[in-house]
Amino acid sequence: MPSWSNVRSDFPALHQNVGNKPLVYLDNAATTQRPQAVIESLDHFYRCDNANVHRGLHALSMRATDAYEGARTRVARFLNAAAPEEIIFTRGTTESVNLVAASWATANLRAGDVIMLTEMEHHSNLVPWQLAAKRTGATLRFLPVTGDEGQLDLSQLDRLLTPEVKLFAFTHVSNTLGTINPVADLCARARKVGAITVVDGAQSIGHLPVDVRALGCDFFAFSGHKMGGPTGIGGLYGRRELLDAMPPWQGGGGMINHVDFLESRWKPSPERFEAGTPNIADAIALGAACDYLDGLGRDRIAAHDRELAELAHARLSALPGIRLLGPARGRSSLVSFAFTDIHAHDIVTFADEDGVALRGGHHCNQPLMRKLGLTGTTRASFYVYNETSDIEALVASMERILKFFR
Ligand code: 7TS
Repeated sequence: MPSWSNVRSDFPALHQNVGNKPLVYLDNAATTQRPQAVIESLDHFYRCDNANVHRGLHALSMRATDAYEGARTRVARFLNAAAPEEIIFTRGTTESVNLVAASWATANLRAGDVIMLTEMEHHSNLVPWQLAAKRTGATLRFLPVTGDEGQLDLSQLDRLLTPEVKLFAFTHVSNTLGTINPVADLCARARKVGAITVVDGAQSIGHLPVDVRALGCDFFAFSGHKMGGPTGIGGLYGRRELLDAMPPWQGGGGMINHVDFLESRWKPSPERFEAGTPNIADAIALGAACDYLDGLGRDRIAAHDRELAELAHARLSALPGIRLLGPARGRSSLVSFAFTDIHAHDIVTFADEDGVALRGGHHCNQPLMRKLGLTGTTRASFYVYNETSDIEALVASMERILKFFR
């Protein structure tokens, strides 16, 4: 059972110097570090249980299958899905959104239909819908963002959420603004006009308690590497009745009941959507990441990350000429800021000299950046192992940069 008092010791990669400075890792929105338990899970699988799943009747294959399907059950519990069959393993959020866009959207959308998004979507929850719109003749519509405070303009919702809207896809937490969106409310409003909802959970899965049934969403996409799990694994939660009615999006082994030369019949979900040998070891290690986060307590993780983000927001706001994006309070686990006279890439390069790992750029939010009149921002993002001393290191580094440039 992990404990908050020595959480940093669970993450081997944190304990290193960058140059001659101790690493201060504040790039968690891009990817988190992995706890020892996840690394050991990978090591154990490859050393002891490595075999392909589902098609084997020998001992290792049965162990691998049990562990892989056990991970699915574990992830279903992590999201409070009604059944493991509602969890499809994918490479991550991007692939999960593409799955819904390729399968559900292609089968269900036609000219005259509207796909509604918001102005704060990551490219992963925008470009797949552009492609789906091109394929189906549907059009895109956007719920606006209010400006630097980074809220969705909910006053526009009734006007925009017309019966032509068949699908509403939006992010739970903005990776650039730190805004936490009112997912349950948005899903309920979409349901009233008969639209299905796709929630991009990339930035919430590791930071907030997620209960897909309480949120009332139809689909929820997420990435393992943003919650202490491996890269290359993530998932899509989908409501059973929707998944059962959806066509496959990729064909191959493992997803069929019967194959003939000209035609085939599909297995139900989740196999229908997992053609080919899945990412077995990483799925099992994702289960270990779920155990780790639940061991720390997800309410406590949410409170910890919010406190750090609010403290960083308050401390940075004292810097001359800083433009802070997103809400001052009630934000998720990151801060995003810009100086009119210093490029974000210069800030990140300078901070790296101080051992502080930040991210600068458009954060795959180009349209939002354009709307806000920015080419990019600098972003500091926090996780369970960050401490107030990391924020002091961030602020000290920013003060050094300002002295250099001004
Ligand atoms: N959606 C959001 C809100 C994200 O922040 C990201 C990744 C994705 C989708 C895509 O996730 P993936 O795991 O499929 O790549 N965001 C970031 C980021 O902010 N910096 O690097 C990756």
